Amino acid sequence: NQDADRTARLLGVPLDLGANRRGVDMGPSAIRYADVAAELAAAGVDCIDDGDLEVPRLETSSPAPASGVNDSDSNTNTNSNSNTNTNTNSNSNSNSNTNAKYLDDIGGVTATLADAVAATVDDDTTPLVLGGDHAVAMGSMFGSGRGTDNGIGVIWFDAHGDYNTPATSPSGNVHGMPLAAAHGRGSFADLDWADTDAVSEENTVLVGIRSLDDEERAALRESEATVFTMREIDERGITAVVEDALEIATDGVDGIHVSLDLDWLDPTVVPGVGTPVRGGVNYREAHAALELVAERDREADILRSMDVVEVNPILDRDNQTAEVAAELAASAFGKRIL
Ligand code: HAR
Ligand code: MN
Ligand code: MN
Ligand code: MN
Repeated sequence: NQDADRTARLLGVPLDLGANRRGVDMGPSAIRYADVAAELAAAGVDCIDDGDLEVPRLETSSPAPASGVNDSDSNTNTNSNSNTNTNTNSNSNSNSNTNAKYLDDIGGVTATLADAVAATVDDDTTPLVLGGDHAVAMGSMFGSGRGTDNGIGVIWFDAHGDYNTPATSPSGNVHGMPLAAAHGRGSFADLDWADTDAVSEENTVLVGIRSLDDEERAALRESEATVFTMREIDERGITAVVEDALEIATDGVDGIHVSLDLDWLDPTVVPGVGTPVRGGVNYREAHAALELVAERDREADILRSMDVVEVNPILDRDNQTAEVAAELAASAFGKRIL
């Protein structure tokens, strides 16, 4: 055992309403089966498992908002299992939420999770949120930043920018929007469950990005967030990039949230993700990154909360993606080789 003085609280969120592939709702079970508790114990971390949040099932949910801000003429995809893009909503105004599937249900889950995360942080324990699709990160971030004087920074390890709004999303899938929600972009500014003060935009850093939609790219370029694409990792190496990310994310805030989308890694390492993109970081680069987070945390107590998301056991082989998720969480929480 190692010297960490940390207690982690596992919060499972079996949400798949934000994604277009079924199966990601089984992520929390798979990560527990991969023995995340033992991995954390090896990091010297005590682990309390709070079980799973109650989450609405896709079978009993409606993709259209119950009360859309503007539900007149736009796309309300009624085929919830469709993988095809039927969006015809490109000219809708920015107040429209009708192109964000299941947004009402997801908002309810977000509010519940945010309360749980805020209570955990208040209790001096560190939430480790087990997704679920990446929409769960909204609850993690809103809860983690609640009540802080200066807000929190975020490091977003992902292949994707997750910076669409309901008005720009090509898919309507909310897991492509959580970071835009945290920055209060588009119609997220009007939603009462979206806490637009929790996350500091200039302390937001995306790492390993390699897939952006056109409007999403434009929005990120004009935002105050820092984006390190795979190109920067190619040129400068993972450690230099993550050192910079930590510097930016922690500057002047009350700590950081680390959001780990497993599709950050190369699909050859993690087959169990719904939206794989070739050209991601390898196994050792991923560990190096999260070990640097832990190292900085030992120096300056920066890590407030973390989530691991987008593990899809249906698409996985021998639970290896869930195992990688558990191992990487342990690295972030202080597991060391020596
Ligand atoms: N950018 C695409 C969209 O918004 C796909 C993004 C979703 N995939 C994720 N998020 N797993 O990281 O639909
Ligand atoms: Mn993501
Ligand atoms: Mn992703
Ligand atoms: Mn602490």
